[in-house]
Amino acid sequence: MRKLIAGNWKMNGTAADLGELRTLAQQHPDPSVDIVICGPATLLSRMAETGLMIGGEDCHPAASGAHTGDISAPMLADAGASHVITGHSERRSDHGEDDALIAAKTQAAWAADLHVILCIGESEAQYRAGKTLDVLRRQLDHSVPDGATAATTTIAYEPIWAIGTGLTPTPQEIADVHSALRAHLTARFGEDGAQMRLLYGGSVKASNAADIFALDHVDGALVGGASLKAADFSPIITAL
Ligand code: G2H
Repeated sequence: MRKLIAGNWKMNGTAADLGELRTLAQQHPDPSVDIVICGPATLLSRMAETGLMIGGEDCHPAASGAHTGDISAPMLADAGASHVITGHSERRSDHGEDDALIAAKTQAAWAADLHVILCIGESEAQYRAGKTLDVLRRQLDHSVPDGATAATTTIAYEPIWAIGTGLTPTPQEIADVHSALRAHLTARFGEDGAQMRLLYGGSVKASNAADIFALDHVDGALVGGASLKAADFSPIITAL
């Protein structure tokens, strides 16, 4: 499985920012890793015109229906997306999403042939209480549906306390968590669990990317703030 670097633009971006993606596409015409930019639904079809792989940031568990303001997985695919994020901590906290809903969204995304980047992560209080692995294993068990494969699913470990804060766990902490996640996924999904990509996310930037990517069982990154500008994102891609 190729390594994966994914940007997450969150609630950022207008047409004026599409030039950043055109620059990125020119800088990485034949990448040795998968590059995906997950962006706001309003921009997806125009983002896809850059030739980069594009993803949604969320999807509804239903394919269509009376759900004002929501976007379905088939609609994302129709706009040119090949990927979608589910379970991001900002969705879990801002919209009260629980593991069961995230599992349903993930299944809806698979049904639309979207590759899912499924996020898990512990809070600062859980981290300080030494509960990190308990929390992550529970999230994996309840938000990753049966039938997940390495071809359809990527897991992103994003400690909530590291998101947008500039704080990151130590390399040893990331290595220990990713090793535990790998063991847990392999026990449940066999060879697919052994091959499933594990991304790290949370304040990844050019200055820390190489150290993080050197760790065992780190197969790429989910990058928020540093994915908005080609000048910031390009060196992170090169470091992978
Ligand atoms: C974590 C990450 C991207 P940032 O949310 O998903 O954002 O890199 O800004 O911490």
